[in-house]
Amino acid sequence: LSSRASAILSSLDISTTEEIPGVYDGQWRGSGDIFSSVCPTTGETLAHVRTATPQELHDAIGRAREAYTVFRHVPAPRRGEILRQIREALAAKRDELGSLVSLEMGKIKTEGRGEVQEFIDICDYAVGLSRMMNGNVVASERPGHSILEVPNPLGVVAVLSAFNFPVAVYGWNLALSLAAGNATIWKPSPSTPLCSIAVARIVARVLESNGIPGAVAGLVTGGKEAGAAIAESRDIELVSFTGSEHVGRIVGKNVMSRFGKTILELGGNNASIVMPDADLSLAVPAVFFGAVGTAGQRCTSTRRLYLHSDIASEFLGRLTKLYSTVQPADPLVDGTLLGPLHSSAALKMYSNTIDHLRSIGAEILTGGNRYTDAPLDAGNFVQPTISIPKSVDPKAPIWSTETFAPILNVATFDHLEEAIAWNNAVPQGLSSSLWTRDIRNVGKWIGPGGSDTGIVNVNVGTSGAEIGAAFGGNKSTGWGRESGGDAWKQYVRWSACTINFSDCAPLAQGVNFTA
Ligand code: UN1
Repeated sequence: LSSRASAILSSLDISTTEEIPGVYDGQWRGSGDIFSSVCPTTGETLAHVRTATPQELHDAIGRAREAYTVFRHVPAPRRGEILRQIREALAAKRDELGSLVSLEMGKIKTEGRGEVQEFIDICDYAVGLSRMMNGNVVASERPGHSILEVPNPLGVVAVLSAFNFPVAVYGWNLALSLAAGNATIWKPSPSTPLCSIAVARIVARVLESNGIPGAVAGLVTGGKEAGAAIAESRDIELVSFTGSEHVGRIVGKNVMSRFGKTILELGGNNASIVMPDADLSLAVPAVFFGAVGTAGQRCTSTRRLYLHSDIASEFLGRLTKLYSTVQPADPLVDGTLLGPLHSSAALKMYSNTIDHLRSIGAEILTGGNRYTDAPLDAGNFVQPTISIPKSVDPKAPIWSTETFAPILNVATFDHLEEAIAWNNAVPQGLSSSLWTRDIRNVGKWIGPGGSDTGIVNVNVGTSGAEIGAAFGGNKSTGWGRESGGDAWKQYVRWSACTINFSDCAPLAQGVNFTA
């Protein structure tokens, strides 16, 4: 094992020689299949994890239910205090965890650390929330009656998370779920088990030291079958799933068929639109970050670029110049902007899309190949690509499907309305961004006839949302909302309580039913 890898793993007490138990439900266990964690930069195997057997998964869900019956009685501000301690424990390991994200997922160090910061931020948010998850008092039409809307803890929340944000997306869910008084069970991506084990250990220590059952924040590593079993389990009230539209459709149907609740965060196919009056010195670097950052592997990555014809050639000149400065390298080395794709499956998707672009006669302005020279050939490194497809038909597969890689497709337009129509014509609806200094364009963009995505930015790129607003997308992105805003309201069960304080028992709507 490389010294860079062993230093990071040992800083988080992750054994490189023994199989690591990948299940936590108050105790660490795991006697199922062995998964290996592979470094996307070097191809080296980092560690082996013992995943959950079906029985262990079943037991872990049972322990989560038991934990919920205890935890729901802990007052919300006290739950907030536990979150505050989790926040402190994460902050103490911010660099180590950030580096582990970088090592195991492949994103650059500043982004790995940023992900841990995002978890810390949402903990802060949830600490506040723990004193503000207020219900309502509703005016009753009947004399001497009051109606209360009471948020009660929901039950067991399962989080099925993706490889691209192996820490932050769990954080969004755990923080709200814990504040709301639920037990949470986490099934992370099979290819980032070490990030999840490191995080779960930190959280577990805080719970245990507060005398809270560890199964309040359980962990179950495993593959597809574990995910399917969770979707089908009637002991899980809410399944929060992040991943592809394809898998999301299956999870959504399965959870719905037992009338469970879901939060789905699926594909993004995000566009940036640049108007002629935009400040290009801001827009060009923002599109560069949106399309190349995280090697194009954020749900919010910029995949489509619509340029007004007045500035198209200048914009592309400046953008390709920035692309030409990109040096792929080890994401753990300071200053690297481009790390590898996460997996060999991602490599394949990248090259399939490039082949398709070539077959439809798209112009490849830059990129289009894998890096095959040593040492990059050991990892999944690809060239960030800008292409100009011949067709601007938004229904064509190149425009309407998400490729989880740094490929940016460009088209030019003459009227904002046309660009908004293209923005909205795809199945997905996660994020979008307009670059303009004209307030009238802003009004069109954020209003009823504007962008139909969940995240609608102005002079800000498509990716890199803060935790304060609800995060999520519309249409085939799944309509889910996580993190800030009103997202917490999904993690509780609402009780509408009509209370009669009077000596009469009148019926609503003036209905008369006297015998
Ligand atoms: C994701 O890609 O699944 O807005 C989440 C962003 C990040 C989260 C992305 N804060 O890009």
